[in-house]
Amino acid sequence: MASSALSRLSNLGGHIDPTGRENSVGGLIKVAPGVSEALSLGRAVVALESTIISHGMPYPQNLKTAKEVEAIVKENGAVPATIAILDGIPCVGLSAEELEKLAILGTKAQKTARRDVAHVVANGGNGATTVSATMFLAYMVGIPVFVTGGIGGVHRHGEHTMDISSDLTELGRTPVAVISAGVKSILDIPRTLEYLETQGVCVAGYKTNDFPAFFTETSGFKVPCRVDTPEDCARLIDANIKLKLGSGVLISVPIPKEHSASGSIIESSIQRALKEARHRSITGNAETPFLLARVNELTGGASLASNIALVKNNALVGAKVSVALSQLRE
Ligand code: PSU
Ligand code: MN
Repeated sequence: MASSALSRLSNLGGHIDPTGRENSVGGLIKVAPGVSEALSLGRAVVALESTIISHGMPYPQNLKTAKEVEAIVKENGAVPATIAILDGIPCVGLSAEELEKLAILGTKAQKTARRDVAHVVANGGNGATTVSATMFLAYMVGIPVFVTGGIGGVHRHGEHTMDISSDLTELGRTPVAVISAGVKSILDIPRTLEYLETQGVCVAGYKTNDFPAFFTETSGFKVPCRVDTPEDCARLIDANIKLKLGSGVLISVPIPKEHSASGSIIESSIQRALKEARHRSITGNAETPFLLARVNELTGGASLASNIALVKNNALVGAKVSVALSQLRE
């Protein structure tokens, strides 16, 4: 079934992607017509991940948020391309029906990081792509800008468990710019920053010198570089591509002030959820979804509201960055 699904795929049409390569994925990845057209014309496109829809938020808020995020991207002049694997086919840009299917599937969709991509495709499965898998697929079709909420990182006690999100190694090996609100304090933030340095990832703060901690504007740790406008971001991304560094750029955008007030309440819930995860021996790729859901329960939904607000803000910034980049590369 999976192989016939693959053979039914339409061809991409071999456009030159913004990284200057001839697109070589012909037939393996389904690119939505609007996305394909924008890419071939050099117009702004913003990639969006799907684990945040399936595992990051409950239904129906997940569907509502996904639609609103796509609308924000459009209103700001870019084409949204939500990425997921449906019936074994990697899809870049989802129709309204496809988005709804994924939102309803929720955690029945497989959380798909880079290591899982081939398996989900080979089995004709439904995969919600994490930051690592989404970056990979975005790069394959030539999308240089990708928006998410928060990325994975080095887990607390990661020096013993070696639980380090593949998002970090993907940032080290794939030249895509990821716009996020930093990383959650469910993770070990200083070690995450160290690991990003080891991987050669350019970490920039958007209008800040501090690395944000998702629900709060600052983690207490500094970023190595600062950008203040979408044009600054575009120049940084353009230089990273032209130099063929091969690694990604992480642009960290602090949560808007009006939504960061509840940060300390959320922080105490994070501490409790972390203890529970340890007590119940929840580890590996189940840990992040457990912590996200539990923190949301413990905060009575406050963390979900903040999460939605910051994702939308990231989409706004990402769309502007993508437009600035396409103008720069005209
Ligand atoms: N952090 C969040 N929200 C999320 C995720 C992380 O605040 O939805 C998701 C992203 O898809 C990210 C993935 O790529 O979890 C990381 O999972 P892991 O820690 O298992 O690598
Ligand atoms: Mn992990």
